[in-house]
Amino acid sequence: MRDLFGGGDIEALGDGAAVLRGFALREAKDILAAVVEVSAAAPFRHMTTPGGYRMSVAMTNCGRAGWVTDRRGYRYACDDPETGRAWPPMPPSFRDLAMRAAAAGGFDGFEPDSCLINRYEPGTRLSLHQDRDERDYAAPIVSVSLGLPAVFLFGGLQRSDRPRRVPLESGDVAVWGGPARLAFHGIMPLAEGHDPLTGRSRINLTFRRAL
Ligand code: MD3
Ligand code: FE
Repeated sequence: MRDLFGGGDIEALGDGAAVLRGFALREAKDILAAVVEVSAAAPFRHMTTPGGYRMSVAMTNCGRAGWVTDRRGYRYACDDPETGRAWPPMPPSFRDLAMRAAAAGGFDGFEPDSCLINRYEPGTRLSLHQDRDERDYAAPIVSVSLGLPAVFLFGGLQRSDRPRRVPLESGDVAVWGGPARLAFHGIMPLAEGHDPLTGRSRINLTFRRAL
């Protein structure tokens, strides 16, 4: 583990993409407590892809809009299809963290309206994809990794571009925008392990301007 008050180092991954190592370490415990609150109102669930596959990543959302998938397609929705109610509001501390990280990554004025919360367990993976369900690709995406480490696959603008492998640890925050906004990316199957804060899981928060 990195020291609690460390962070500060920025790893550029090429044009428009950067990893802020340890940026969320100090806040990790509070963020996870807020995730427990969110998931009490909007439980984690395994959604179905348009092709009929069950996603191995368990997901929920907070904020005005939440990312959902079912047989009808991928989209953002203001109501949780499981409960029929609005997604829980985005905690002000989440919004604040996302805005500070975006600014540190070179994107001032980021105003996220959506926070997708992904939960991985050992063996869970996310295959290579682009994030293209948002209305405006000018806004960056900010992602916060907590708990078990993962290997992030960072590809190019074509699916066939060979992805780089970027290790992500608890507290790392990544910012993707500009030329990297439509890069293909994914997560390798999570390795077995135990994290003091999350146990046998990895939690990823992805902040977006969706609507
Ligand atoms: C690079 N989540 O929810 S976050 C996703 O760790 C998603 O749960 C992964 O990909 C996770 O869609 C990766 C990092 C990320 C998010 C969006 C990107 C990287 C990105 C968009 C463009 C390029
Ligand atoms: Fe993605």
